[in-house]
Amino acid sequence: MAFSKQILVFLVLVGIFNISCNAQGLKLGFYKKTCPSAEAIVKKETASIMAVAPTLAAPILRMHFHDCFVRGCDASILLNSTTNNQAEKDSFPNLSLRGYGSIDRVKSAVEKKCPGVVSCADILALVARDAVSLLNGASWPVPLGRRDGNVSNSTEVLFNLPPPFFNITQLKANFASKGLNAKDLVVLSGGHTIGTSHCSSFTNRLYNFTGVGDSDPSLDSNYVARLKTRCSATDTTTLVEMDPGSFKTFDTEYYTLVAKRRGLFTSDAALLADSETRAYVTSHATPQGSKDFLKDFAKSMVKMGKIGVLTGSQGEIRKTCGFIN
Ligand code: HEM
Ligand SMILES: *[C@@H]1O[C@H](CO)[C@@H](O)[C@H](O)[C@H]1NC(C)=O
Ligand SMILES: *[C@@H]1O[C@H](CO)[C@@H](O)[C@H](O)[C@H]1NC(C)=O
Ligand SMILES: *[C@@H]1O[C@H](CO)[C@@H](O)[C@H](O)[C@H]1NC(C)=O
Ligand SMILES: *[C@@H]1O[C@H](CO)[C@@H](O)[C@H](O)[C@H]1NC(C)=O
Ligand SMILES: *[C@@H]1O[C@H](CO)[C@@H](O)[C@H](O)[C@H]1NC(C)=O
Ligand SMILES: CC(=O)N[C@H]1CO[C@H](CO)[C@@H](O)[C@@H]1O
Repeated sequence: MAFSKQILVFLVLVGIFNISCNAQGLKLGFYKKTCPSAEAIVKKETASIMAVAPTLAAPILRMHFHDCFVRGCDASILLNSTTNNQAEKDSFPNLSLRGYGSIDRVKSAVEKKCPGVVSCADILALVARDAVSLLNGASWPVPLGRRDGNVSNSTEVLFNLPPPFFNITQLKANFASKGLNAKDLVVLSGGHTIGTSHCSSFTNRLYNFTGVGDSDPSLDSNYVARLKTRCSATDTTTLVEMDPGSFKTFDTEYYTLVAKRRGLFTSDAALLADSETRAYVTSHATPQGSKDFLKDFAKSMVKMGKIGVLTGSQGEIRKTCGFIN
């Protein structure tokens, strides 16, 4: 028993060492010599996309999260399925991911200037940052040098992405397996301050929660009534604002809602079930907490952006984000 525990500790340390080792391969200004205008091109293209479609910021931020949690931030989420491979894109939790065309558009603008130099994984990380910052949200430096993976497996999504019905124990374990702690969990969940959700991601909380026609007691009952007017029990298409009235602004309204037991998912409500995450929610549930939250969000995004990256001669620089070379 003691022996296998030691092995476990050893393996965990090796894992952490590997993550930090790889991440050291990323650096600010990675393309300074090889494609000096890369970041400016991404910013300009993102701005023109956001000017006509500001709601794309949310799905693109979510896309970066989904990329990083499955096989690391290696643009595996962008690969298309082939005749003998079902890609991550085509797994169930991808439901509602959109914005692939925008990433392709930015990539081709960069390719035009510097062919074969800038990875799709870096482009996704940069577009996510620029899109969020254009909402007057957080901004953060993006260390670069990620390489693109050539494997995308839809089954792996289910084992790596946390579903909306996870409780706090499961969420913490999932984040820990990616090198992220409880603070990162509560801070990054703040990403739910923008965007929309399909009814089907939370109707289990409204109808028949425990099989007796009940709703989730951890969800404010007035809010349950309101959500029921939007979502029937079988609705799979209607979109609901996750942070109603403020779903296009990157602010601390999310924490205000969660504190009022109006977080949309079980995973949002779960943040009240742990002393550390609850303390963060309650202390940031005001507009005054915003500056602090944006700083924390920036820090956790940099951390998330380093998960399992390929660097150096690993992987490749894809020519087109949907396909391996
Ligand atoms: C903590 C675990 C998380 C869970 C269980 C979770 C779950 C979900 C679910 C179920 C949706 C709605 C999908 C739909 O039905 O359309 C969603 C949307 C979203 N999530 Fe998360 N999420 C988590 C963490 C994150 C993180 C870390 C980020 C980014 C930092 C993020 C950003 C978003 C955004 C921006 C949307 C809105 C997307 C849109 O408008 O299309 N989420 N999330
Ligand atoms: C690749 O996948 C995207 C998104 O699923 C789709 O819009 C696009 O048409 C696909 N491209 C090809 C060439 O199949
Ligand atoms: C995809 O991942 C699953 C789960 O890890 C694994 O069982 C399966 O063999 C993988 N498929 C391919 C084609 O590699
Ligand atoms: C979370 O869910 C797991 C798996 O269903 C369960 O074993 C655990 O007791 C739950 N933890 C909490 C705090 O509800
Ligand atoms: C609620 O769940 C129970 C147990 O799964 C099931 O027997 C019942 O038919 C469900 N009721 C409705 C209205 O779906
Ligand atoms: C994927 O990339 C690895 C390492 O870069 C390479 O050895 C392997 O042959 C590639 N596989 C495919 C299917 O291209
Ligand atoms: C946008 C996208 O690729 N959606 C796919 C998500 O996965 C389902 C299968 O579960 C596909 O039908 C969608 O096309």
